[in-house]
Amino acid sequence: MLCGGRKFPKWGWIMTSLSNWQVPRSNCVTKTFSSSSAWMRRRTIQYLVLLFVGAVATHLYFFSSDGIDPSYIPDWLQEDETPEAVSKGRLLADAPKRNAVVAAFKHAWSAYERDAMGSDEYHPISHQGKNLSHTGGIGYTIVDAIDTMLLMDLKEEYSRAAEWVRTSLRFDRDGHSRCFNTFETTIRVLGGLLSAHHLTSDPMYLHHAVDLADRMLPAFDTTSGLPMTSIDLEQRKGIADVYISTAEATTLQLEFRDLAQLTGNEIYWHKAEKVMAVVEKARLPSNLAPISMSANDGTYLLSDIRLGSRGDSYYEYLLKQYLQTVRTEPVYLKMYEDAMQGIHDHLVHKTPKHKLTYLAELHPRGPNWQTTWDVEPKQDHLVCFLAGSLMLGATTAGALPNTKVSVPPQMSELTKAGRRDWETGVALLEGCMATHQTATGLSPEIAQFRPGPGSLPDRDWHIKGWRAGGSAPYDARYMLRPETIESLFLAWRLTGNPKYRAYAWGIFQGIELHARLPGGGYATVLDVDTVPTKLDDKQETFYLSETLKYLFLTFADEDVISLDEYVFNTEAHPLPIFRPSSIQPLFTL
Ligand code: DMJ
Repeated sequence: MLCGGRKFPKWGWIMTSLSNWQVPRSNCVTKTFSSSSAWMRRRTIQYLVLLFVGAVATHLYFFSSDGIDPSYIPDWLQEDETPEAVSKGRLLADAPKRNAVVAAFKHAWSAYERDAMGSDEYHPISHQGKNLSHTGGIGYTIVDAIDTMLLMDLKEEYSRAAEWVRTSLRFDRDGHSRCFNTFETTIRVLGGLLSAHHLTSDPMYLHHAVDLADRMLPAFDTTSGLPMTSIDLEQRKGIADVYISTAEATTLQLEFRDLAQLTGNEIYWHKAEKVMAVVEKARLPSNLAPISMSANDGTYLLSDIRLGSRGDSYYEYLLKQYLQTVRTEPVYLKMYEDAMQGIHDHLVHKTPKHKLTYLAELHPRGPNWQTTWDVEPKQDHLVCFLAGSLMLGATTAGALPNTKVSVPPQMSELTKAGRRDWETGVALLEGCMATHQTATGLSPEIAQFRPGPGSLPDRDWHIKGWRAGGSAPYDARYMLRPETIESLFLAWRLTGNPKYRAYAWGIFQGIELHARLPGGGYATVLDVDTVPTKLDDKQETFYLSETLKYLFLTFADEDVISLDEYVFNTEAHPLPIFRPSSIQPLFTL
């Protein structure tokens, strides 16, 4: 049964009801009715009901006081449909919902396989694939998706994907016109190969991982040790640039360290580790990381501070590096704790009306570090990863010594900082869920946390530039991103509270209703606040590797990828936690 939580976005439910009405309508015409007057009668009743539901929906949409009704639960989510979630302290699978997610993955994958097998990127509306190089793909989509297939036990899909890797994957690709992004190639392809290797023990994946990493190593040949933004894989040459984004430089470490542990080749470890030493040396008094660094001298460039794009995974990997090596490297604990203090000192805010927790951005006003910083209440969807990360950090880095933290954690098991982080993580997740109070139940790419033009009544956040009937601003899109779902997965595992599953199911329904293409695949929603939705011709690879994987894991048994045994890289590729054996870490306190 579904316990106390009972949360679901009202708008998502309304759309579900409307859409459920439409399906039988078309079927009826051909299949059900023998007499035309009976058909007319039924049809009239259906239209009246639709009209009524539409009127109620419109009323709620425009006149409701809070957009989300936290106590509402639709009929189809009632007791009998939701199996026991927790038994004897173990989190159990919810098989029907888990299987619905698997079906969604098949819908996304089979369209890609039909239209674009082997291509790096997929455009599901035009039924086309595209590569990042003119001479062929590097497995961006396929390798990114393999471990999701393995976890979902999709044997046939897996065997075709593995066959493609066996016969067609090559990294000696022409990088002259379109070189490869060091960070994206690492998190998607190297991360995907490593997790596929861990899950199958097939040496083929490790062989490819070594080939790829060797081609990428020259990216680290800079005076500072920070990696170059781009790499020519064919020529094995980094492409120099004056700056690099902080998140990109500091989100390679889990992958290169894992490869070092697997191969015993310490060069992978030390190249990635050097980056962390450079970043630590550049540390600011606030312990926050501006989003740009100089590739030459490894200092921060005067730039925005935010947990969204180009900042996000720096903070994520501080914690995860600490966890990856069984908490044996206190240097990352210290960096993580200091960064979380900085976040609480400068970035965590609440809206005045509903007290929604969000993270603001800081923009430097003047030309040098002595400047003042403008605080902007603007939050990327990307920031929502932090909610789950804070909760995970609270129960690990923030646990009292020699304490096994309970599920859900008792506050007496956590340090003061752990309690603070837990509370902020829980509140931030609610704030992220509030950005799902939209016409689609999906959240926008960027939310401004103050009421503004175009915001629904009583919604104390808005989408910049949005107006009814106007063209959709960039901020209004939903690109099938995973961050809120990732946090819901972690919240579920760390609490066993079914409300997090209900939230995740609500988002999944929004995706099914508004981003799914009937002919196969899913696409970016251009405006989360307008239905019916218009779609952009892109199915991001992280939809297969992250969004659907985290949804699947939310409804799977807790033994499927235990948090005690794995850390997820930032693209949701699970890598095992290990004690460094043959490698001696050089970056220490
Ligand atoms: C993913 O590619 C990674 O999670 C990255 O760190 C930032 N976010 C995208 C998906 O939104």
